[in-house]
Amino acid sequence: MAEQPTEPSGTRASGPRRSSVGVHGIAESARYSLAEMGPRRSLLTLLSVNHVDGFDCPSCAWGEPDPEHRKAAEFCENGVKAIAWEATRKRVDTTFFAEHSVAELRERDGHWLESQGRLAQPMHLAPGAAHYTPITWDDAFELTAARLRDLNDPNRAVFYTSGRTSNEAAFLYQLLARRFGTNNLPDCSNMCHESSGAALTETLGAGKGLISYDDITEHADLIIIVGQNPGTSHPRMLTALEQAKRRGARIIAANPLPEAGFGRFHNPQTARGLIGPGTRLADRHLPVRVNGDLALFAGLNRALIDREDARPGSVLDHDFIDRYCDGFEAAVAAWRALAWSRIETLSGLSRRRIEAVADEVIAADRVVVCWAMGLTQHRNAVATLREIVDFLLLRGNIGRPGTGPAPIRGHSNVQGDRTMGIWERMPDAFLDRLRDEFGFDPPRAHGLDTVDSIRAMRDGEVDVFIGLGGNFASATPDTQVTEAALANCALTVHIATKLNRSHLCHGTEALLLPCLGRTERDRQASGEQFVTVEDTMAMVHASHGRLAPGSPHLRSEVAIVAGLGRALFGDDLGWRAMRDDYAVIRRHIEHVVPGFHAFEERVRQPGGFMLPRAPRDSRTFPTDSGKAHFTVNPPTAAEVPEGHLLLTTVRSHDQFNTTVYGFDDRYRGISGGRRVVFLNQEDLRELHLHDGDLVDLVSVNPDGERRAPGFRAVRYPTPRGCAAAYYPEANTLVALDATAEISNTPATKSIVIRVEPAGRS
Ligand SMILES: Nc1nc2c(c(=O)[nH]1)N[C@H]1C(S)=C(S)[C@@H](COP(=O)(O)OP(=O)(O)OC[C@H]3O[C@@H](n4cnc5c(=O)[nH]c(N)nc54)[C@H](O)[C@@H]3O)O[C@H]1N2
Ligand SMILES: Nc1nc2c(c(=O)[nH]1)N[C@H]1C(S)=C(S)[C@@H](COP(=O)(O)OP(=O)(O)OC[C@H]3O[C@@H](n4cnc5c(=O)[nH]c(N)nc54)[C@H](O)[C@@H]3O)O[C@H]1N2
Ligand SMILES: [Mo]
Repeated sequence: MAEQPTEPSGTRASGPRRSSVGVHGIAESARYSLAEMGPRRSLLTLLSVNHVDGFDCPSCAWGEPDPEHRKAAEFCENGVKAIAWEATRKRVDTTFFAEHSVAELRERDGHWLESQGRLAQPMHLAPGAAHYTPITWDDAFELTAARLRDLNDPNRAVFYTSGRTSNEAAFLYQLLARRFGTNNLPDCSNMCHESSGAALTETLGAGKGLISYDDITEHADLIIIVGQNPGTSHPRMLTALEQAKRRGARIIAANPLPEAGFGRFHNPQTARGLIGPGTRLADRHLPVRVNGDLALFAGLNRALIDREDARPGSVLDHDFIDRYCDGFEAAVAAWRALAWSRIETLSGLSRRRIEAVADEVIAADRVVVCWAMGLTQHRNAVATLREIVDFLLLRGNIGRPGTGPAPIRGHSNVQGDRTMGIWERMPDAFLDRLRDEFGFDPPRAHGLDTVDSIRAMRDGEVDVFIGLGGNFASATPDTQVTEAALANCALTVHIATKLNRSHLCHGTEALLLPCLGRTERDRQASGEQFVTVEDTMAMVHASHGRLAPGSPHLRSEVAIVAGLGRALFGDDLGWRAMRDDYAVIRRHIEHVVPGFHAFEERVRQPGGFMLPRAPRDSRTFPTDSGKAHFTVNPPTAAEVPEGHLLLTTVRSHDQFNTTVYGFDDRYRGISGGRRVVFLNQEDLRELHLHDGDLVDLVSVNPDGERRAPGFRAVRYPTPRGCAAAYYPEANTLVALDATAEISNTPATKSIVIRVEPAGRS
């Protein structure tokens, strides 16, 4: 059932770039936009991205400057790709499905599938049928409701969410699942910033990042960026970093790869950026080993303590520690006992180098630490993030302007979806308010997260899988196991904009329900609607679609979820009123979700409003003791046996998660293919391999080996013993049981592999 590998034979590699964006970025944006949307549609669409009366860019979750400081073009190359991909003029209609059987489509790669255009009509795959065929919306709702009603236990259904879903649709969806009687609400966040949420909630009492836009642009003296590739993943962040640099802030990047986004930035919004030498963003690059970050931060903390011991009172913020924190003594004792040799081995960085960073930290009054997937997708991810909290607490770098932990979120509304209750373990206080608002008793037992959902489907414990967006089959680990798990369901239902692999790894019966995207107008009985989203800085704002819907059959996500609700329960909770007027949903949100008072009024203000975050706003820490906790996190790293390498997985510049726009990764010098593995020159030599050789990757797991065949070896400046390949191609190597402690996030960035010449097995 495995997806056909793309041939790596035409792939070329020319080494990492040292600068980003500039005219090249503009040319790329224009090329995508014109190819998918044509000139008129391009102009109309792009001028309304991220404007107060336009739509929120459906790409990443980076925030916007305040309304007065927005430019005419408030988007980036990758935002343009995401928008053009959604606003394409191509359609996947009933003729398409009549021409292509599911079996035939399963042989195609993910890029081809999404390239066919927007899903245009609800489709049904009957048991045993070879083709999807059209179905009416009412029949689709009835069919789903009938299958759900047939279940003898509501926990035999799973409701997955991807992070593009609006607040309104997310709120309605969790209401649907809980009204049905289950907390089985896995989401992409389980694979994304779950580790961040777990570490921040435990230590600070609030699971979100604590910075705002101007903490970066106006206040921070030092910005440390760890395990994040802003040049590709959050390109608009480069503009904010450039502003920080121009007022004298310093930037340190810790990353096994020398990413181009840390080099010279040619801001496409300014003439200076386009024709001048650009701004060098990172002052220092630390080529940390894959999974060496816990050791790195333990080393930094150790160095801070050493310097404090040498000159008491010169380094630590004792007032802050005494007043707001507990656990300090135990943490200090653990750091004093740490051996530098261990820190150096695990991090791959010398003591001298780590101490030099500690000196920069001491010289900076205000420090922000930004991170993303490079830290969250490891076995010890939560410990690493707790250690970063320690690092910030030591110098009082929390709850002051220009300071704080900054997990940079991925999907444009992944943070909002969590706020709305998309979580398999929402606290009782939330469930109580939901009960009081709607008059039913939501289930209290925790539900299944993503990995546990796969296990349950595999083991025959789940019959119905519903996906609100996303690409469950390709985004998750252990591809073969996951695909078989989906196929084990009686019914799979996908609410989606574009065809993807998950739609072809169907249950006995399947439904494809096509929805409106962010860019499109959403008209309901009460008139034109807008939706709301929350960015990574906890700003909630409105998003208004501008384009005509891609097909007259499309429905909004809200209308689809409300339709399912009505088919299941009649109009008990007012599903119809919520569908007809999203302000009704917002009124419910106001009553159920903290921080949303006067929601409707405040979200109509230009730029929206910021949600409260107690540690940031008032140095209040809603933990069990009411204090911020120092924690002891003994440095560890993935164990790599002799002759093996540690593989991390990364995104190329030409993809958004499992959506592959094309086969180039400009900043890393790759063109024409994605089945590549980046290897250190010395490792290549030791393996008797050469740049350009065809190899197989074999992961080594307690439950057996997994093989991903046919990758082109690319010589690259990775640290010794560390390799990188693209996600999702490498997901087949990740064992389902390889997850982070506490957060259960797949450890997709610490895969122990062997590299073999291709075709040996
Ligand atoms: N264009 C584009 N934008 C996106 C996305 C996309 O796919 N494409 N996806 C969105 C989503 S959902 C998310 S979550 C974010 C993801 O944003 P990122 O986390 O920036 O994305 P990744 O490519 O996973 O990159 C991880 C970075 O961490 C580094 N890294 C890998 N392993 C380690 C490690 O062990 N330690 C350290 N210190 N660094 C490591 C990699 O070299 C890479 O630079 O981006 C969002 N924005
Ligand atoms: N190895 C490895 N695996 C990873 C990661 C990694 O770094 N390495 N990253 C993980 C992370 S951070 C994440 S967030 C997950 C991503 O997991 P998902 O969120 O499940 O995957 P996406 O690829 O973002 O989903 C793409 C699909 O979403 C649908 N879609 C697009 N826009 C809309 C919309 O507006 N509405 C609806 N209903 N559907 C829409 C389209 O059909 C498209 O095919 O992957 C995870 N998997
Ligand atoms: Mo993500």
